[in-house]
Amino acid sequence: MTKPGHLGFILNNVIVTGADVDLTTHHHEDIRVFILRPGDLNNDTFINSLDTTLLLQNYGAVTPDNMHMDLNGDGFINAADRVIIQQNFGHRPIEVDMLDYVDFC
Ligand SMILES: [Ca+2]
Ligand SMILES: [Ca+2]
Repeated sequence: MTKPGHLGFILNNVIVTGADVDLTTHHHEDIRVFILRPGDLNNDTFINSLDTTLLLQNYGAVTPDNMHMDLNGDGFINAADRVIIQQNFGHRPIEVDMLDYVDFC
């Protein structure tokens, strides 16, 4: 699961059958709610100084090429976006193993 400018959310060991998969009805909240943490501007699965540098190089108005860097959606790449990167600095994607959520009766 991905979104431009955000870390992904990785689900491991999902068993796919012929039926639809609707994780929003799963009884474990960790599975129902996906958080895509903003700030991975260069899409290397890590929020770090490279993302801060990229943000500073693109400070100003949003263009079609850098719109994923406007993390708060205010139309500008600015200090507010830098704060978001600082809040998420050092994070990597959330990874969930579905085998950890199997209930054995
Ligand atoms: Ca990054
Ligand atoms: Ca912004």
